[in-house]
Amino acid sequence: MPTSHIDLRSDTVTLPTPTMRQAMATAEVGDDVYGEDPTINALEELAATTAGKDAALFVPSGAMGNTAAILTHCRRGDAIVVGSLAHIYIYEVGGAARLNGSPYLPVPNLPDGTLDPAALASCLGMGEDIHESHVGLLCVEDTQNMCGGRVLSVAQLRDYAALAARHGMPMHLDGARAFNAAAALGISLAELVAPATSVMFCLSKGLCAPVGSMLAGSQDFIAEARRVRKLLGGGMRQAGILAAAGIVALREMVDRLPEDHALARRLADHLGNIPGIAIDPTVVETNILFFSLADASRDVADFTAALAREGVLMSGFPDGRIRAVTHYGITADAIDRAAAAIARSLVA
Ligand code: TLP
Repeated sequence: MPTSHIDLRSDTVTLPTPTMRQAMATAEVGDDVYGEDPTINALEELAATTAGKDAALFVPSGAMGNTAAILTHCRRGDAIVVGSLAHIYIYEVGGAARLNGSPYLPVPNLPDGTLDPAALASCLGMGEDIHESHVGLLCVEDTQNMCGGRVLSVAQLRDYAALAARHGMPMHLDGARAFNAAAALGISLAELVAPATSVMFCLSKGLCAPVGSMLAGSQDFIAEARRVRKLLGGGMRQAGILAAAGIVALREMVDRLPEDHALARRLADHLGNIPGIAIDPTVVETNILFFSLADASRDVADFTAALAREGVLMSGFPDGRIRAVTHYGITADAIDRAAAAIARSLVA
């Protein structure tokens, strides 16, 4: 994509910062499969401390982190309980089913990102009857991407973890954007993820690292997840070059996330004033916003193509919604120009 575009398709499009490039160029490295990459070891220690867990594992992607968690927590064939709009359920190529024979028990996500309580109770209670799979894991997502970056509170996560524990299972948190949730709540990552047995969080989204996510949990859990990462082809060698950027991400890029949230609200406020756009600006809590076209007969792909011709990139979804994600490198001026381009694209 030309760099002149205002790219709001995702916060995954962020580029490594100059400090990251510098850290990558000078990183001390070794063979991580032997446990001998000092920079990866340092990142894993920093990530464990940041998340308030005993240990952490560097993985190439969020999807691999979630999949490794599922394969580590569950026996083969155990079902997993997951939100109907969860990334694990919709966007991870059916990894739990394909790689672990795990059926999904989807629980409807409510508009605020939480899980329908009655359906959740019923799914967690399955597994007694011989017709049913054992249920091995509850997966929750915070922020909830497809609900619009909605934030689940610590109290909510604590309730889910307690419910899962009552049914004898752990809770995994897909915290791809957990730092955004923590920032919105004004708390630390460790406070947010304390209720989760394991958590995956990404370095490669709003935090700008080119590659990588962290999986964190107990020592035993991470030791086994390390074996599963090898199984999945994620045993990397001198990947300290990548971990160096991850260390910068954790040290320097977390505190600025509220800037992204303010820009998403700015865009939402603009869109609220554009006739022809359907949006509830009050539900924008972090760096993700969704809107739709009041004219439901207008093809979304046609609209996003018109918008791209105006120099603004956003993601259209089959349900008619359009997603914009703010991130490092996007300015208030770019948001104002994006809003003006949206108004023009409505009539293009
Ligand atoms: N999300 C990407 C796309 O895959 C949709 C995006 O642009 O939002 N959990 C959540 C909640 C995510 O949003 C994502 C990525 C992942 C996991 C997977 O991370 P990666 O892309 O590193 O495998």
